[in-house]
Amino acid sequence: MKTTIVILAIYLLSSVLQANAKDGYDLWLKYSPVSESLQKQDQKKITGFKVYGESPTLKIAGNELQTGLSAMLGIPVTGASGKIKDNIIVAGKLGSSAELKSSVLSDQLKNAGEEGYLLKAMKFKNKEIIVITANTDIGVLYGTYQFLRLVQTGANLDNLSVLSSPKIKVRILNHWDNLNGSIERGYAGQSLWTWNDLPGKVDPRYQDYARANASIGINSTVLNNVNANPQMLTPEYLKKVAVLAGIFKPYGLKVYLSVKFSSPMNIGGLETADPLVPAVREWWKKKVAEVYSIIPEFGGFLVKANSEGQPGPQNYNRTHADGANMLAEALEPFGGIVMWRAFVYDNNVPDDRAKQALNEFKPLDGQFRKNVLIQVKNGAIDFQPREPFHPLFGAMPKTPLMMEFQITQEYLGQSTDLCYLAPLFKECLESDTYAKGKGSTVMKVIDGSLENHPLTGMSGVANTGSDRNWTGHLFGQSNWYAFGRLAWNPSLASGEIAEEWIRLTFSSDPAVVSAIKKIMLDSRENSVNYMTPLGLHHIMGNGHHFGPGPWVSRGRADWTAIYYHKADSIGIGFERSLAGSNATGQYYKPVADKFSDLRTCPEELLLWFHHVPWSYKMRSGKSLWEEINLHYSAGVEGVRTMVSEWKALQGKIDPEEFDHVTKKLEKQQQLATWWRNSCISYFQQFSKLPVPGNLEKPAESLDYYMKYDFRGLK
Ligand code: GCV
Repeated sequence: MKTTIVILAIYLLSSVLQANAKDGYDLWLKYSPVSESLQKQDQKKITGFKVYGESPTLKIAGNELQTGLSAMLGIPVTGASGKIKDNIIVAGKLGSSAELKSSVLSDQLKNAGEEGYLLKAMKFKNKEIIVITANTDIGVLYGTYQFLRLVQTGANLDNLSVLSSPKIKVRILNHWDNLNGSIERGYAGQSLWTWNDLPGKVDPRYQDYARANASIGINSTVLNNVNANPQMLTPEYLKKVAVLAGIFKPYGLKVYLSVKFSSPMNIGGLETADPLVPAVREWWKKKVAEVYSIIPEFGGFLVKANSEGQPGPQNYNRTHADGANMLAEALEPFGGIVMWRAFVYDNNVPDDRAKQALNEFKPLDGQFRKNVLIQVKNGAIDFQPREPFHPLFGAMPKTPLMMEFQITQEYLGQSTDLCYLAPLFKECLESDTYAKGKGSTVMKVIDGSLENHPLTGMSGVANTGSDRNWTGHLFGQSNWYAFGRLAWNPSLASGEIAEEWIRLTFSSDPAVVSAIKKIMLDSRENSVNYMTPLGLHHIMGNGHHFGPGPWVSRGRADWTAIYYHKADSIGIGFERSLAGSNATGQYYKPVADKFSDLRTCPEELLLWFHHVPWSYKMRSGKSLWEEINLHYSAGVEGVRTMVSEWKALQGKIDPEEFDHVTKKLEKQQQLATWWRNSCISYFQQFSKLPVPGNLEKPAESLDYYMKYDFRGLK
């Protein structure tokens, strides 16, 4: 009796807390009560649960089932004991109890690997049960989160049968967090890692972070910036890292570190970091052994070398392969891996920055050790609102390439703008490289299926920080969520993920779901339109990359805007066909031909690949100048529509969340208008043409926009 009262009290208290917690902290794990009719239906299907096994991971699964189901179904759902009853959830590793032993289950799980799971409604001793089972404990936890997601999104649990396993092995966040607590390109406060407090004082948020990642299948995290501080590898910091790794472990989240290539000199007292010098190789071997002695569950290294001033093997006339292999050799005995980035910058300004990665890496295909992944950004420049897929995908068949997406919106309005990134991620994943003929998509390159690579990875530059809602903008959470879901299964559709996230975050009211889904699905194209339509790129504010900056002309040439848009009296755009830099030649045929011919080049990438006259007749029959204007205006209009669609939701969603997003959207509308006005005024100096028809004219002079500090809008 007493126990029941205590459970009820805990349940009621947690429901009250949950109902009040609308500050975004709970992410997509709110476990809000489902509708009354669903509650009635599900209460019959779920009367309790049994978790077989005692590991910390399975304990988490049990806790999630208890809190999640109780909160969503509005009744206490507790662990059942004794004989099996009807309508019980049974969770545990395959074979760990009589219910989990059948050949039906083992047959289905045969190919589910170490992280896959099976959810199945079945009969056991004439009782209706639902099993959550897997080959490992972490598989059971992933299955538990999926099951709770299904309950929250109102799935029918009759005849439930879901078998799922990840398509990508290393699903990893990259934190660009510095040891002083700042975050490079971070827009949600300070770093989550309070290095000064560690290892003694532990922030409870570390566990919530791991839980959030596990709930969407993210299994790895790089804690520190790729512009790495060598101190990270000192025993002092490794002990701090070990504490985090220990907290993350039951959630299946492995810790990795970014390392500075010159560490043997910086913290090892050596005179060189040359990867072919035996003392350097020995230093890394000892360092890696030390890392594993302190952090047994360590995953490996991420390296930015010979890029933007970072040291690397080329400082010693060695190749990327020499550098990566030295580290890989040291990590190999411990099962660790190297993620070596292909985002490289020459010290000299090249004729075309877009070509450099392929020029440097393709000749090295086949020279990397087995535990090296080459980490390639989705496009060849730098996380622009729209880029063609990186030509390296498909170009190194003997080497596993992993994807690097950016979740933090460095070039996409940071934490001011609502920009749902799944369509951007999908656009790249679905691009056809034609490396082995039609159907050789980027997705098949990175999931290893095109060339049978067992080691695969997808990374996302994190958008998390110390802000209470984790990501600054509430909708930033959808991008973290979408990244995790796509890393697990790159075939999921953007709309499907958006809908799931909305139901978990806001509500399952069909009117709310469809309105927010539309806003999300429109948002990325709106951003492209008011920032960089028709293939324009890298015309953002200087250095901080916030707001328009088509006039940026000072500093290193390939960091300016004029290097990229090349606007002049004739036209605008970067000629990358044979008549220009021939970057199109880096793609396989027929992609190369399609991009290089003005008549077949997709218009959304036109100015990426071609310098086009202002009067050029577009497919619509209008001139390029008219189309540029129309796109900028459509972007602004699109944001206005997003604002009004959002405002129509007042009263249908939580007021705190509503206000937060409304304020952000109003700023975004202003920012979009400034983007259009700035870019149109600036390009008009060259086109010398009027703003067509009834389109809104820039309200101020170009001089005004050039002097304006748009960062005030953040
Ligand atoms: C971590 C861009 C960003 C840099 C970032 C770099 C990279 O240049 O602006 O902040 O540095 O990419 O990916 O290494």
